Amino acid sequence: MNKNIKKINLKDIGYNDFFENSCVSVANSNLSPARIIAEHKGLYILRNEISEFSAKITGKMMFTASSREDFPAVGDWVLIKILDEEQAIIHEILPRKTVLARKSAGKSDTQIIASNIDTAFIIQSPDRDYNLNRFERYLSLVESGNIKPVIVLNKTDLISESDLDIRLSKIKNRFKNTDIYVTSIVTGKGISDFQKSIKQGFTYCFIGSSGVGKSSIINMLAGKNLIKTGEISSHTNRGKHITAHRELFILENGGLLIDNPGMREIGVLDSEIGIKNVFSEIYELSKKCKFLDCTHINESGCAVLMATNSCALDKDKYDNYIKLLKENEYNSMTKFEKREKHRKFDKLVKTAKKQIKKI
Ligand SMILES: Nc1nc2c(ncn2[C@@H]2O[C@H](COP(=O)(O)OP(=O)(O)OP(=O)(O)O)[C@@H](O)[C@H]2O)c(=O)[nH]1
Ligand SMILES: [Mg+2]
Ligand SMILES: [Zn+2]
Repeated sequence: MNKNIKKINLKDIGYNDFFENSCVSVANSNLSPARIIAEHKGLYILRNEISEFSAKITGKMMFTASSREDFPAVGDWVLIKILDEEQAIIHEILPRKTVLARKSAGKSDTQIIASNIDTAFIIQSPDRDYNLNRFERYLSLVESGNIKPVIVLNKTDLISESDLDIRLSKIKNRFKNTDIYVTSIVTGKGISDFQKSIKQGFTYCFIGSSGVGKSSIINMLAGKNLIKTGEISSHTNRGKHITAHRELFILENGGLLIDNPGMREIGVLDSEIGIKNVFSEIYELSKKCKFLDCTHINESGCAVLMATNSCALDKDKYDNYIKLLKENEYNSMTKFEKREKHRKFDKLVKTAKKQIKKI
């Protein structure tokens, strides 16, 4: 663990009234706040104003946890008991201000990517699995977590100016209200504007497929090699994951950057609000549909279909909307099934208890 660290103010690592107010209600004065900056298989690295600690959660937290959301995630503010100069125990997770979460195909559990994030940089590069639907998918996740999304098109040194212009106009046409950064770590393009947008005490999360340059951009913003990145020469399009775990880095200018391993699957979950925000154009149009419960798939008098057919609405955007909506519905359904399962299990326990009493 890095012990040559400066004393800081909790505000410098994102602490604010939101978390302070949650702390006030905690009577136990032995506990103090700290932030989770990394996780390695159940072992957490924490930062408070004085130092870094390694920590585990209490047995009580472990046994009362009913899902992965009940475990700490990188970015969380937690209440800890300090054991010695290097170790602490996590007693409680303070309420999360924002949560970036996803669901993997076939799994009912929600995975928290990171929490208490202000802005998420959604990164793609032309040499990886580049496509606009993927941006839309990430945007839905980010928006549903109540986090500000920013689109980043990296590795622009690999394409011609005219190719860049075409891609940019397509992105702008599809995502009218989202900020876009155009970067290259080879030429340094866009990096100083990027740097200016990073503010002290704010938390930024980098997400995107493996190999798009998340860790490289963080290194460039930091002005030094904080993180290991892939080798340009050996990097093939299939690529292996270079970053293996999540970690929050504190920049000298005070920005808090969370690096993530590349994501293969980004199932949207409970993203109805996210989908609504990302596809606001479609929601506006749907107000003019003939039927209130229009599904915009085959109804007559559907304003969404009419706009798609006349090219007033991007056809790819429409297709992706229908796809994400279906996926969202499916995810909600499995959640319902999970609840049913819990209900049946509770009933089984009750019956068993009754039978034990009778004996
Ligand atoms: N040409 C070019 N290569 C880049 C650029 N940014 C990153 N790379 C290279 O792309 C490869 C992958 O970069 P990383 O920063 O490790 O990618 P990552 O998104 O962190 O990948 P994971 O950790 O696997 O998720 C490395 O070889 C980088 O040097 C860029 O702007 N232009
Ligand atoms: Mg990386
Ligand atoms: Zn309709």
